[in-house]
Amino acid sequence: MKKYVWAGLSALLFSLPVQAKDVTVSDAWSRATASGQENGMVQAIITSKKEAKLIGASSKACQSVELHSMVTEGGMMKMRQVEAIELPAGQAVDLGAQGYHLMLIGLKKPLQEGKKVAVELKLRDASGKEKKVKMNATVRSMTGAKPQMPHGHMQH
Ligand SMILES: [Cu+2]
Repeated sequence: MKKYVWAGLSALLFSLPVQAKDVTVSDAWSRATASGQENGMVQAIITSKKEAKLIGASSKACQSVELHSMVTEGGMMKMRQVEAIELPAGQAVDLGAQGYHLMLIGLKKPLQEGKKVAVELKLRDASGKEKKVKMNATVRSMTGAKPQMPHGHMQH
């Protein structure tokens, strides 16, 4: 009798980790940067089948990647680093629409239109299991759509 209980429990435990296919990323894009511009941004739509949080990211294209939100304070737009972005189960989370973006800090070279930037997302599910998800963001032209203000010019 006990044996069956354990078999059931271990099956449950092994089913808990978030599988790569449980997370889909669509419409990942970045914006081309001018030479000398240190930071870039990336947008994406992330859907996790299970409740999870986006807790970080990394990319070989830059020194570090931060999760940022845009807030208006006293009439000024400011970017603020956030620790995590909630990904409710089965919901497509459009980072940009929610006021978020991934900030590529310390670009090794300018992002060129038409190229792709590989970014690895770090997610944590409700049970605390961490998972990495790779995505490729297409670099779009500098102009067009909404202008993204670079760091350093935000508080003028
Ligand atoms: Cu930012």
